[in-house]
Amino acid sequence: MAEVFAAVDLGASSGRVVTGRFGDGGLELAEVHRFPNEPVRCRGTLRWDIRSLYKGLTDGLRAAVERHGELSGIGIDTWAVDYGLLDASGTLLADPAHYRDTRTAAGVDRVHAVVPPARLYATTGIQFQPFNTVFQLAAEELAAVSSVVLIPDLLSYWLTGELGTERTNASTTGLLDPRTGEWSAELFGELGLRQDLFPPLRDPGVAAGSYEGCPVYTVGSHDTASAVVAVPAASDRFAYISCGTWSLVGLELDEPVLTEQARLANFTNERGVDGKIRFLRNVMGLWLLQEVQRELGLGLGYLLDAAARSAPGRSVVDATDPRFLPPGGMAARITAACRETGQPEPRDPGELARCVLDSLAVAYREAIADATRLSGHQVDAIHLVGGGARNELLCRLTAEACGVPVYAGPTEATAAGNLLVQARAAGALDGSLQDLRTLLRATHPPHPHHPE
Ligand code: LFR
Repeated sequence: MAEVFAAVDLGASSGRVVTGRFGDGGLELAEVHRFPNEPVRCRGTLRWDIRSLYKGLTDGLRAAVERHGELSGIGIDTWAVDYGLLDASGTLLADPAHYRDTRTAAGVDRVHAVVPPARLYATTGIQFQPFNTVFQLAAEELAAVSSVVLIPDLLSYWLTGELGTERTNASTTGLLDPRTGEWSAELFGELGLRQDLFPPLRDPGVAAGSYEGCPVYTVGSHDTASAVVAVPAASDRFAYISCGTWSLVGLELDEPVLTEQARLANFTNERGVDGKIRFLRNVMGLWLLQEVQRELGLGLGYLLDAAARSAPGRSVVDATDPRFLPPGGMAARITAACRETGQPEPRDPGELARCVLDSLAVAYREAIADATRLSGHQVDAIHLVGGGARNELLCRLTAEACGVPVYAGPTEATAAGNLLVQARAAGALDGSLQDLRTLLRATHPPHPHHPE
């Protein structure tokens, strides 16, 4: 009999509940609910409206039950690094701060004064990002705090009453040892952080309690970990671009690469499902385009058409530059970056959007070239998954820039990866990651873009 699971997938701009029906026809996906994610600024700090997200989640689960009758499981994934702080009674002390808030700068200096960047990297393998949990916590008042709970684990706690810290997301804190998958006791000691602030670690794909009689499972609760599960690759010689608000570009490896060269290239070794390593670099991604759209009040279709008609390669900015991290004033920041590097400034929205797309394609090429050089892993296909797979121009420019075929889709890779891991945990499927990918590929074959 077909079994139906529900994936809760929260992204930076919207959340969705997607059901996956595993039956004779393979995997059938259906989006049953979508809701906006609108961060709010409170007394100067940008915060996630976590209760409204929780309401979207529970509304979505209700919609899933109405559509399918009974669910065999629920799994939650969200963006990484952010957390809620609980007091001893389990009460959330404040809405979780948003990683794009600039309050973390002081934390970066505090951590680096105790553990210099090179040692931090050798210990955790996590690339420097000013918003890594370790830096956020260093800027936090923790005296009244009993637990630090990562966002997907917090939502799972509210559903089930059970606390835990899922490992793929735990790796993004910058406090986990990538060799063992356990907390780095040494780092906690040096930073004067209590290790028991974090609830016990748990792997993706284990029971995490129940909600209204339905089992809840851990999944790759870091959205990127779930997206990488759902890369429909035919062999292991692939690179991936998980392309949504961010573009996460890299490789799946068996062992971390902790060399000084990898640190200088700002590559991260995040933990994947089945103990894999996600060796990748963060590229700003569609955020650049979303902000331009918001600022100019233009639709995506209009901008992309105008970009397609604009001259290629006129100016290219560094799409990994943290200057593009905070919201607001994006067009001016892109224009300034062109000016500072002696390139022509975009003169209209089409040229601005073209500059973004060309810059992303170049950043993807560089990330994949660096990843293969640093790891020795060879690549003959690039899989571009997530919402960006709908963007034909971006896929074509990426194939041309990289000189390697780009296979686009599925667009709902994150939800699909979440569902595959739950279904395997529940015993509805079995097999390796490659088996899960083969199953997905059969129902969701990616769309090829060959370089000219
Ligand atoms: C993507 C993502 C990235 C992470 C960033 C911040 O949604 O999870 O992997 O670096 O958001 O959490």
